[in-house]
Amino acid sequence: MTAFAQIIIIGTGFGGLCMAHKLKEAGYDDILILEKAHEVGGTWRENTYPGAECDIPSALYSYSFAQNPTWDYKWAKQPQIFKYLKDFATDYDLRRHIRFGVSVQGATWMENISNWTIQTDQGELSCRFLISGVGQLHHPKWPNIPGRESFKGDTFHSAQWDHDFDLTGKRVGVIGVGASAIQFIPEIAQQAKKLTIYQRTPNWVIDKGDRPYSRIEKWIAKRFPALANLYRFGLWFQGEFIIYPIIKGAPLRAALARARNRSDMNKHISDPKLRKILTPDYPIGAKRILFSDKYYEALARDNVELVTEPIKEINATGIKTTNNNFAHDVIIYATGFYSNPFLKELDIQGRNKATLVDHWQNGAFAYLGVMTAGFPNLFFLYGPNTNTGHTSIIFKLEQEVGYIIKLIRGAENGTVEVGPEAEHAFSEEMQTRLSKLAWAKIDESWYKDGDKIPNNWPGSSLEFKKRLKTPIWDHFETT
Ligand code: N01
Repeated sequence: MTAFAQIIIIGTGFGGLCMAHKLKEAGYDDILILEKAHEVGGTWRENTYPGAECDIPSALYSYSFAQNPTWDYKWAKQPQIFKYLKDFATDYDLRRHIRFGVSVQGATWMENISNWTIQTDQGELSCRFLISGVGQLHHPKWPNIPGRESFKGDTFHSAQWDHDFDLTGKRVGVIGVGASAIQFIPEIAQQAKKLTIYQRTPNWVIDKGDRPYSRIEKWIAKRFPALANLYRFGLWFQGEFIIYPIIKGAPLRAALARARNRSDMNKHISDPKLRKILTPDYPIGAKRILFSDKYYEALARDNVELVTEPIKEINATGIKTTNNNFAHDVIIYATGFYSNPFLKELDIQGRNKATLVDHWQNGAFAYLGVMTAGFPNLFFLYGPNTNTGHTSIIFKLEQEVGYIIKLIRGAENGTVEVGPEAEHAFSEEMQTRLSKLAWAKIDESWYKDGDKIPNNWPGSSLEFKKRLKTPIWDHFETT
């Protein structure tokens, strides 16, 4: 017989763990969490590249109900965030709900019994409510560059770092200059004999102003939680009222941010040619604004070269650009993740065996990011149109978790499903609003799928919180 749990959650990242804890707090205990790996942590378990750290200030990058007063740095490093999640799973008694080493392959809605059957590499399971906590940035993206397989040296992706490969004294090529690359480039520049960075599009980079927290600051945060909360609120406020207006295209805010970028760049880079190729020609905020104190400094090193000529091919010895050949011992792909199609590795079949892949063939959408019509009792955490460029995703995950619990309660152990009209109206609203923001001003980014922007939320996080406070039951059907 298929093992049954009332609620199954896929993934143990920030979303899945928060969901499980809050469900337990709400009185649910028949919860199973499926995790393909052998430890919790999601993105913070997977991404271990040198220099991996958060680009949201630590004080904001934690659950509101489990703040950590002892972050070592203003911007927490990966090992400490990973530890935070491991400790959270233990301290909140979540581990007994987790089945490690179980990879979910698909799920099928069983109309006759109103349950989901989950297919995994370890056999079938079933549940009444299924919650995806797999996030948006899960599968490393390898670029389609001719000859990629012919390279004879070592090769790895930033999200699957080969820690056994010693970069000391090596000729290293890095493809990509996104959020991941700018964190590890300053670290490996100190080891490599020669570091060649292939930049297709420059990014807007602003100093982080990182520093360790002093013992007295940690003591204050621990002893006076109200002050820690106030500090957290200040960080949230900055994202909401300084960075979000840039994405909305507020001219003064955008001009100030560009001036800040120029001043930070000029501090580290004196070569006008290098400054020029590092300056984006697209609106600030159109791609994620990057924060680093060390990236520009690393680019100014004698052993580092920034190449902007397009890559033509990869061959046995290295990378060929339009006019040059570069020999490498190792090529590191910092080329991001497959963000679309959403949940592409999962074969999910809803009512009438309709697949999620077909349902989302023209770009993913979901009502408030959490439910899509035709797939009853299926919920998404960090789903379509919930990503943000200006604040902590954990803030939004908490709103989603609260909302999903209300929907599960509303279903009274039967079914809940969003109506197609409400979802359609919501999706139209999203794309109309998104088309006016900075994200729409460039042709490609991981936020986009063709002309649509299926990943991002167009509003403030305060608006998100308000809209997810109480379900509008007219938009749902419950049985
Ligand atoms: O990936 P990216 P990432 N030839 O997609 C280039 C989160 N994150 O892993 O811009 C040459 O941003 C591509 O070039 P272009 C965060 O949300 C969070 O760095 O497409 N280059 C780009 O430079 C972030 O936004 C943290 O022209 C190619 C790079 O590869 C998201 O993850 C830390 C290419 C990809 O950049 C993704 O960041 C790190 C090709 N064929 C990441 N294909 C935190 O701190 C791609 N590129 C929370």
